[in-house]
Amino acid sequence: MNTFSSKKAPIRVAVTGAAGNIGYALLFRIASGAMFGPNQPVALNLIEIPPGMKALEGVAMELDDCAFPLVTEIVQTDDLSVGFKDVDWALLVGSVPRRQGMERADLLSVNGKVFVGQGKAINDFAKPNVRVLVVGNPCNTNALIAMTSATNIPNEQFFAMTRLDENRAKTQIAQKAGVPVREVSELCVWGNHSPTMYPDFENAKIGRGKATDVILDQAWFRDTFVPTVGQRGKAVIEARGSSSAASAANAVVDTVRDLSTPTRGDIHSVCVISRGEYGTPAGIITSLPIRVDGAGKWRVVEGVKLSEYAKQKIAASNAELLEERSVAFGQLGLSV
Ligand code: NAX
Repeated sequence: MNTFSSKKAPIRVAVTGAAGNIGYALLFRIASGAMFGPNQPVALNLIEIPPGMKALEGVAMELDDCAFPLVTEIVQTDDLSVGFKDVDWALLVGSVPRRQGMERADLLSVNGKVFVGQGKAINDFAKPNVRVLVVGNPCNTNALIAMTSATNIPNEQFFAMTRLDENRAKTQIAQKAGVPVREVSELCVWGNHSPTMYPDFENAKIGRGKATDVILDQAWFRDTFVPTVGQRGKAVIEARGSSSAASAANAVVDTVRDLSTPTRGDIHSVCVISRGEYGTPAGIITSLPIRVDGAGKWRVVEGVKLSEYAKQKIAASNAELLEERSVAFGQLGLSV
């Protein structure tokens, strides 16, 4: 355990699946200050399942060996009542991967049970203002299950991650236009974190203008860009031999940082509880464009103009989420 004397109370962050690939890329960024800033101490609650505890010990040893000045405490546990105790943020990264022969319904069921347990434990042990970001797939439905199981915690405190998809989409557009990626903004990914997601190129900007006024090849957007973003995770697996880890961890850092600070300028893609905005079905956790106000509250950005094409793509992705909810909630005996 490291000690750091500071007047600022540490932010306590739980990470499940802490010994996994994303965990390994994520913890060192949190510990270095990338998530909450260079003056904010952090306490890390690292959560694994029993078979992962030995590897977790090694990860914690490496964290110790970095002597990060911001880290006040490292907890290693497979007990959710310890892992979620008094946490400010719960980053739910660990989940059971789809194995050969497993149907999608099996995956929803196996993970559903895990997220019921985690939601209940967060409800019982975390701080009442805890914020929960689900990364483990299927992340939108897992987040919905955790939210439904954490009956005392406001729904607005649950999120799932589409920032990796947004970042991937921005880079595709920047490379096509031949501009630095920082020039691309206002690019919201809508819907489910799955190949059905819709990266809204029609409202994206390059500099101050519309991306579609810079990249005039309209067919490229629909026929190349949208499927490339949707299939990017698969392409990384094919090239690297394992799934996106550092880029996923980076997107976790981006998401938490941007949910923790008032938004200046750009919008962010985050899966949040829908209240029916833009015709999305109320009550699902779906990706929407959001901004955070000065009081730290997120709001869905109003007034985004969606074409018929965009509306159809978003509706198809949200239909998939309704289907996932129906299968998972049916199996788990949860009601909407
Ligand atoms: P790994 O298989 O490398 O690591 C997962 C870790 O979670 C393992 O150490 C395992 O022991 C642990 N674990 C499993 N069940 C657990 C439980 N109930 N409680 C605590 N720990 C548990 O996977 P990794 O590459 O780290 O990916 C983790 C998850 O992120 C996967 O579900 C993956 O599909 C998902 N992803 C989500 C992304 C997103 O944008 N939302 C992108 C990247 C990634 O595909």
